[in-house]
Amino acid sequence: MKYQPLPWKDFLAQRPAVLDSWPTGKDVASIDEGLRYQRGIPESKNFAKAMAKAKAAGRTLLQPRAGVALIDDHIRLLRFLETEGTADLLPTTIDAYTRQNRYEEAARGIEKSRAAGTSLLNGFPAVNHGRDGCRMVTEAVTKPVQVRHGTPDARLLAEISLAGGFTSYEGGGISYNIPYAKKVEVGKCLRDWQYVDRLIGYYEENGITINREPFGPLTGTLVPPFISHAIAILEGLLALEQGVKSLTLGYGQGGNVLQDLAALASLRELADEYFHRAGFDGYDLTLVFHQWMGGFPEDEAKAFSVISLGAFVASAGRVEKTIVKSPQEAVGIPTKESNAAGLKATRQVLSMMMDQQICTDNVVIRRETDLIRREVDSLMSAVFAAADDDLVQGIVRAFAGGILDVPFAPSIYNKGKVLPIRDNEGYIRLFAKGSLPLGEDIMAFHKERLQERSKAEGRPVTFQMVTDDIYAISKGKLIGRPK
Ligand code: 8ZB
Repeated sequence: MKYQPLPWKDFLAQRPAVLDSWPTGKDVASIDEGLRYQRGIPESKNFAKAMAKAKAAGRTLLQPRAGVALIDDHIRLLRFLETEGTADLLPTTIDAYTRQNRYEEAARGIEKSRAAGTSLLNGFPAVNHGRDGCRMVTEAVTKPVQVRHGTPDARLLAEISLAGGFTSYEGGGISYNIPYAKKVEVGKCLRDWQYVDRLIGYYEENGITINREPFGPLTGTLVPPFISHAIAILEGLLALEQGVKSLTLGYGQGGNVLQDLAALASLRELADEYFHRAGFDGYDLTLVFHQWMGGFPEDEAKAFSVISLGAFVASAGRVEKTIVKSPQEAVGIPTKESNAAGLKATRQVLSMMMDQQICTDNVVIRRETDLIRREVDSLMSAVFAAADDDLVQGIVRAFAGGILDVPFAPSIYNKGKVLPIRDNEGYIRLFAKGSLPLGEDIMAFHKERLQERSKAEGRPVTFQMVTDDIYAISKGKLIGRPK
């Protein structure tokens, strides 16, 4: 595999069209002005530094999701989450129009929100508010702030938000396409994200470290750890290739505690191995654990339990950061009070666990880490073999051939032939592997585990079981057993 950053002249050749795509683009024409502004941000508000400190101290930081249409309201919301909610890190969740580069509609959403006196967008339209609007937000709080979104073409958003004082940027060319978009070509999206990573690489070369976080959980629906791990590692390689140094890889809670702990341990190990083998070093790798991303119980007391179990795993798994859900998850975007309540519930568990060491070195976790390792290696070697030295090409071909396949994703470029299912202990296994290049020994293990469940439930393994599993947690159970 040959790794080489996007040539700077190619980056600059694209840049005028990116900045011209909305009027606020002209405010960030000088990258050096953005760099100067970033140099003035106190170290305590740099996301990469906060993650590195958490790693050194063995601490887990708390971060919510949050974003509303208007600058003042958004500032009030973030301040509430850092004071009342005790958030260590802050988000700015971007609205759905901006994620699809539909800035005209975002502009109308801003106007209507002003008229209505309440947010009529499902996030903060950072491109429309522009560089100075972003600076008002990042200057108004005391904690580092990250852009969280779901944007396949996130080039202009990156330009504006980085010049606007954000110090971390979520997403990636696979994780912000396949689970989010229907018709965005894999290669186009990967190239647009090379631009984003190259911009951050340029900031890095000039002394400003911006944290990068691929979106680990993908569709959040029964994704087997090896699939999200392979994609996280690939996006990590693509970011490192462009000069990114602060990298946070993510994993979404699956629900079986031992599988989740094995997934976290193996993600850290495998990522480091693949990065070193590719010739990268001098980067700072940290992990983020997402509390359950699937359907939540409507009952808030039950939702708090899902949140608290996630908090326990984050702590036992020793991740540097956890993304917190609210007890209103089943309803939609939480009120600020509910958002803070999720943070406080998580804080209570993290504090009680802080000085405890949970032994994760046992036979079952070793069995699972070993399995994940073999599965990830199978996918990665097939992607590399398809790459002809060009990783972007390898990933395009991998999706076309089903070597990479994300369960329940809307993209037409994703085969969608993989069916995950829980085994009799709630581990996420494979019912159908589609075209994933997994060996017979691996598939035999999956099959054996599913047979066990089939026997226990007295019913065959069918698609009905998959559906039952998808809704189980929202109905109060981990495994979708028959009534
Ligand atoms: C893929 C992420 C989905 C999660 C939350 C959803 C869900 C989306 C906002 C938000 C607070 C927002 N989410 N937009 N939470 N404020 N503007 O992201 O509820 O949990």
